[in-house]
Amino acid sequence: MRYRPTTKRALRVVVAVFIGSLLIIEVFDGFSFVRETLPDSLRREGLLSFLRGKERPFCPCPHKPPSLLGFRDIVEVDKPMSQLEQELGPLLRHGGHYSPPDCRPHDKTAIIIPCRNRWPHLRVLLNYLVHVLIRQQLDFTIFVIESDQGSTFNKGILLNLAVLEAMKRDRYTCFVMQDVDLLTMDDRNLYRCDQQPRHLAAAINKFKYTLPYPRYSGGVYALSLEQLLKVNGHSNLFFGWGGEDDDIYHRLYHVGYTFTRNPEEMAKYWMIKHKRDKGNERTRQSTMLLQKTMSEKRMFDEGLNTTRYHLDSVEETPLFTWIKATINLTEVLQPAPPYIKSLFENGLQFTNKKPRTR
Ligand code: UDH
Ligand code: MN
Repeated sequence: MRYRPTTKRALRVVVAVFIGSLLIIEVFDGFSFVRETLPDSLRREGLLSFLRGKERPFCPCPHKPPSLLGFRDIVEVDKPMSQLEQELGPLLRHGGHYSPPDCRPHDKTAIIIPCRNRWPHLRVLLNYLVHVLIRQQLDFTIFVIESDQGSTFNKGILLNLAVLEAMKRDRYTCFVMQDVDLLTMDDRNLYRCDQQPRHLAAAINKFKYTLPYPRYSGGVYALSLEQLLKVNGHSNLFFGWGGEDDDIYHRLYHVGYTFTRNPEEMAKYWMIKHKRDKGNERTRQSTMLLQKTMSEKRMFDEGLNTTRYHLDSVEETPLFTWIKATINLTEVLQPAPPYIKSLFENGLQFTNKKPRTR
């Protein structure tokens, strides 16, 4: 059967509410409520066309997107950002937004990419990923989350703050956590959320295209808003390399979820070769957190509900929404209960020991 897109135009209803000094604007566009910052929308569309509403596709997107290419070998191409903006910018809306013109995707997806001092990787990734996500017919926004240079890298906090900041901007229902150096080799491996958490980067070249250990579920994975909220997001406490991915695995497992994956041949990823970064050394605390203060015990004591950060800026560039934040160890620990604070009494302790993953 041929898939025939239809579109409908609906009059928009705008509901504005003041809470304290905060103006919250909900726009009903005939299909669903969307949160808008009114001045932005007006600037984009003009008053009349804003009130008249946009043409929005009516049919749900097909289960199998029609334009997928399947497996492709990766050639790492690093183009200057200005060239990428010229080539990919016309495909996206400013801020790195896209929605398919001919169908309505099930989810509004935030692609979350932590990135500090890895700009060449980001350029290579964007050059691939934007096309893949478009072929997969997703409604997506690309968020790049950068932390300050002074703090020890903490991927868990960056992922949490990205979720919090994304939700301030729109009603995202699906979050894909994407390492900056992992290129999907097969667009049949859909960046979609499901009833269960999805592990996408299941077969990485660095690990000879298999899982490095059976419970590994890091690198690239998709969690629905519901799944994230049920486990209070990621831990904020894994400073330095590793651990936050094993921790969220345990959180999810504890509330009854298991990661699902595509078969190996469809879940291949290419990791751009790199050395370990400065400022991302392993800490003894990460090992202790996984062993002593088990993930399931900590889950509701710390996570999305206790994420502390300074938001330095949020900037919409042609290809992504760029969030910069500063992380401070003392402030991160401030809401933590005593059994956690005591692990950090003498500051971060760096180690070369391989962490155990339970
Ligand atoms: N990252 C940065 N800057 C840094 C450090 C990390 O942007 O200085 C981000 C980046 O998105 C990167 C990700 O964090 O891709 C992960 O860091 P990594 O690339 O150094 O990690 P690695 O390649 O992959 O070692 C981890 C796979 C096995 C982990 C098993 C532990 N549970
Ligand atoms: Mn890597």
